[in-house]
Parts: sequence; structure tokens; C-alpha cells
Amino acid sequence: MQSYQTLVEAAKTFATEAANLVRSSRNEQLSISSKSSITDMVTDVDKAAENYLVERIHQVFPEHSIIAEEGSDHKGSSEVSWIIDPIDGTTNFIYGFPSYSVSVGVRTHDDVVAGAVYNIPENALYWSGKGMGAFKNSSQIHVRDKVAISKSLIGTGFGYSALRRVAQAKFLASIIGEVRDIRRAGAASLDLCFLAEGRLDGYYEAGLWPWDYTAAALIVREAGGTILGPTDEEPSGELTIGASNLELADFLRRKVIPFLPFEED
Ligand code: LIP
Repeated sequence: MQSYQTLVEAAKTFATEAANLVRSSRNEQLSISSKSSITDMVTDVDKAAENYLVERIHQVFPEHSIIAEEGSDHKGSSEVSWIIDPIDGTTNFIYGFPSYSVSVGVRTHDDVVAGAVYNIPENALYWSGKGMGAFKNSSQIHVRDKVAISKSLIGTGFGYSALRRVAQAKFLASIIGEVRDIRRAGAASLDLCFLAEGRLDGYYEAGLWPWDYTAAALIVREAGGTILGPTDEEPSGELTIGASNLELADFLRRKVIPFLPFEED
């Protein structure tokens, strides 16, 4: 298998190149269609960026597998898999709301070993390799120092099902008085990178897909943060929790579990 460094550099390069493609397509007339609901949208730029990423990965690592949001999955012969979101925050991309990214994660059998998340509006690359620390461009980043839960700024997101959003909003109402405030930026990969660089103290969201969080969860861990994934207690859905410290992560998990599973349409 290639060294982690080789995979990290490739993830950085591919994410940057795909971000340039997305940025250059931003002002063109977008072709938009919907997926799981009328609010779950995908554009021709999502698909073009995914096709580009798949082509580049195949060029360099033809034996690797690929898991991609818009369906370009590929089963390779190697133990290495690339987990890619060509545009995380598609709704924001369509609206021009400045929070969308390209996310490229690399995992071996049971370990995420490389991650790159390109913040397109800010023109900044978050990246990490297992054991290497976490970086934003060339600067090392670290989660914010621990604060009291009542002073914690928490990021979150909502699903594409209206019933699910209502259920998620009820949970939000149950904790908003116990934390500093909430931020909803609309791209899980960036929410987690914001946590890694100290712009948030914590983050939670249910119903994410691996391409939303794989790269950014590694960046959070390598920035000294805590990531809690699915456990036996969680009755359904992929609950992703990130925090600057374990106490806050445990608080978020303890508070959200009674509300799971969030209803679906
Ligand atoms: C988005 C996630 C975000 C979530 C949105 C949406 P997409 O991914 O990154 O955290 O709240 O509803 O699912 O669909 O833009 O790639």
C-alpha cells in the first residue's frame, strides 16, 4: 500500500483541483435536479466534479476503491478506499451562500489515513494524515480550549425530510438554553473543520453519509478533538458528534439519544 504521505498529498491535490473546477463553474447556468426530496438537490457541477475526482484517482491509483456521493462507486482490488463528496453543501453552492467544500477522505480496512477538505468560498485547504496533525493551508490547527458547556458554540445541521427537520428542531429547542448558541452553516465537512480550527466548540448531526464526514473527522481528531460515531445505544441513523473535549461530546450524545430516531417522511 502507498505511504500515508503519498495518499495525503494526492488527496490534497485532487481536492484542490476539483475545487478549482467547482469555482470556475459557479457563475454558469446550473442544471439542477432533486434526489431524496424536493430540497435534496444535485447540480451538473456536482457530477462533473465527481467525474473529475474519479478520473484522477483511477489515473494514479487504479486498484483503489471509490465511494462517492453522486453514485460513481468503484470496487477495486486494493484495501484502500477513497470517500468523496464533490460538493458538500450543494444547497449553499446553488444559493451562493459561502459554505461549501470538496471533501476527499482515504481509508484502509479500518482506519482513515488521509483527509482533505477544500473550503471553496474561503479558498482554504484543510488537511491531515494519520498521526500528522491537522492543517489549514500550511498552518497547524487545533481545537478550541475547553469551555463550560453553557459557553459552548455548537454547530449542527438538518435533514432533507421535513418530518426529520421538525424532529431535529425539537431536539435543538431542548438544548439551546444550555449552550452559548448554535450555528448552522450547511456543510458537515466544514462544520467539522471549523471545530478543528476553533471556530466551534462542538458539532452534532444525524443522518450524515460517510462522504460528508470521513475526511473532516480525521482532521478533528488530529487537531486534538473528539469524534463519537454510532454505538449500540443509537437506535438508528448515523449520529456524528464532534467536540473540543470528551465532556462536551458526552453531553451532546446524552442529550440527543432520547430523541432518536429522528422521524422521516
Ligand atoms: C449537506 C451536509 C449538511 C446537512 C445538509 C446536507 P450535501 O450535504 O453536509 O451537514 O445539514 O442537509 O446534507 O447534501 O450538501 O452534500
